[in-house]
Amino acid sequence: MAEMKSMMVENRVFNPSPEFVAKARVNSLEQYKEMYKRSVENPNEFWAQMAEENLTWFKKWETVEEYSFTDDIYIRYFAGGKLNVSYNCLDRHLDGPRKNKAAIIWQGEPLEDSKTYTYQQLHNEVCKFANVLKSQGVKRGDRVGIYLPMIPELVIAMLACTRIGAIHCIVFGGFSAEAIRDRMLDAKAEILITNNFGYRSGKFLGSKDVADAAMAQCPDIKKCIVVKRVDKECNMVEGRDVYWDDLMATASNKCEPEAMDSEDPLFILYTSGSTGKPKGAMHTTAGYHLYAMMTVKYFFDIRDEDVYFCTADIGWVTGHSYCVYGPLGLGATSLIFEGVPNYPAPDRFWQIVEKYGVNILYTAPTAIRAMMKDGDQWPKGRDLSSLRLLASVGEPINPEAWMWYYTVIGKEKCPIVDTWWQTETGGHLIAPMPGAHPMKPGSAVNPFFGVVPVLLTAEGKEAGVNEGGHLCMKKPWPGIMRGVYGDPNRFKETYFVQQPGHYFSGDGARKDEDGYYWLLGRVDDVINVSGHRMGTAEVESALVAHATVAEAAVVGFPHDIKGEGIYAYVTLKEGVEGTDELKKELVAHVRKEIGPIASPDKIQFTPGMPKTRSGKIMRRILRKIAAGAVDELGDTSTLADSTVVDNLVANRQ
Ligand code: 6R9
Repeated sequence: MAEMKSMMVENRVFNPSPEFVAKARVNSLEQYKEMYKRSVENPNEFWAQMAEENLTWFKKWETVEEYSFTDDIYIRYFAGGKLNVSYNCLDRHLDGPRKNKAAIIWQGEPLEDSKTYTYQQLHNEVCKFANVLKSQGVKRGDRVGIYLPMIPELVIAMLACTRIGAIHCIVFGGFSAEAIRDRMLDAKAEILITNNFGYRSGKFLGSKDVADAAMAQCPDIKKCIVVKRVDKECNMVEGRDVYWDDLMATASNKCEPEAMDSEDPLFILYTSGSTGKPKGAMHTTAGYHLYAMMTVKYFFDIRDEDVYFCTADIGWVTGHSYCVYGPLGLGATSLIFEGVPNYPAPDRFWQIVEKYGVNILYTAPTAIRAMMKDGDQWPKGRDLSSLRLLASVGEPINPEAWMWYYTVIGKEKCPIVDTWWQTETGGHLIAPMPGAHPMKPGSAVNPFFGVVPVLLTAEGKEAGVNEGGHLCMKKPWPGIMRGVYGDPNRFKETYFVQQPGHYFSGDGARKDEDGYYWLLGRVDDVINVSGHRMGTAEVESALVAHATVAEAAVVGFPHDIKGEGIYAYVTLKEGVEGTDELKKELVAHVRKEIGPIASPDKIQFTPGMPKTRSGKIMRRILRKIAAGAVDELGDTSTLADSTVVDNLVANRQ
């Protein structure tokens, strides 16, 4: 388990500021506790009330919560109900004052590129693109691949899918052709939406070339719709590729929303696990949408007049739930940003906050640490007085970064909402209720309504105070994934077997004497690089796919900015020389196989791996060496060949 030592001694407590509490929806611990109690003692009544108040239904549900976490795993919310997510995100806001309100404010990477879509305008575009999808043969239940950067067309495409009941399957814009291919094949997609070129950190990206390389190996993809992000021609394949604008030019803006069942799939999003192949987390309609909305409403305490800025890329789950479905369901204004925090200068986020008067900012510890390193002069040079609430996601936020966020950005008046959750969970599970909970830097605090966490030891016993254990959930919540796409057994095996009868998150945590949760990192072979999950097995299989590599073992190591970096131990095939050139080649190879986020930070060539007599690589030892803790290697007597360790220590990178 990755230990966050500094957190173990953190005991500062900060109360939410009186000006925040004065306006908060939930403004006392008593109120939080009362609502929480009601939500877990009577979930059917609680979620029925939430569903009634927050969603618009074409047909009311018959049952509220039904599940089994043992034997045949199933989870159902609001069965029998009918609704449409795009209707809930758009149509129902058009009747009143929200009609002309900004739904999406888009800020491109180039400073001068920005655009606002009111709810009415977004509705128009979504209906048009829904008709485009139909004209291209897309039907209810079909999977639609999307490989786009952070541009408004991405949101339009997602909502258009939901309008006609198609299942979107978004691949993060930084992924490689191979990664797109694997996901499209697994999802059995027949259409891909992409763009011609893109921008990143001032550089030009050839997105279509990457998509072309992927599609060359996806015989089922018959159609490709290409957004012209940049006014420049790209390769277009006759009969397959067609420009977005050409199709939209003649599309009607009238499109009736499809009445979907509560449990119809909404989207598939691939995520890394401890085994090689990423799994397609499948989310369904009513429960997911309600849960994303409720967590924005309560954990971010969002207001109609707010400008809300989630900096995540929509290619990750945070962007799905917290750039799109949560805020738009509530009729809020969601600001989406194409660029990066440090281009053209390290104050890019603060420039955006100043320009649009952002009230709620949701970002990741890795970005906070990087900006912290660039110096306080950058945020200090901008007017940040509009900020009311700050939030964090992706990895544990270390107390130093928390304090910087709280003091330098929030001027000690904004609560810091550290949200713990996963692709699988659909929305936040543990975070402070901002107007109610005193905050402790580095703690994700308490569960959301209806969420029942428990910390279990490896033997399945409940862990004691501060003891630490596997973070599990005793029962479902509406946003939990419903299955691994195309592989029902994998759902059960991954999440419900290790701690029988429970959903096991794969994270370790401890609970302190006040009942506050402190996340301790993954307990499986998943590392967290800049808040993104990477299975060590994925990187290993990319490495061994290279002609020179005999064996590879990948571990995480502490990294100042990224949280964890990737350290690869590589044994080369007989006769191959381990040169610096080869290291570069291996890094390039991994980038090509998976994408830049999987690039090893360090590669160490080693003639052998530390193995047990049964042939298992002892990762514990590799992790310690990578972290530089060479005097903490512990018992190495079970190794088949203990001289391997001396060699590894001597050649540490
Ligand atoms: C939303 C998202 C999930 C994994 C999760 C955990 C880590 C996310 C965290 C956090 C501590 C937080 N994680 N948020 N750890 N504190 N506030 O990031 O989803 O990409 O699926 O990653 O990220 O290890 O298990 P995903």
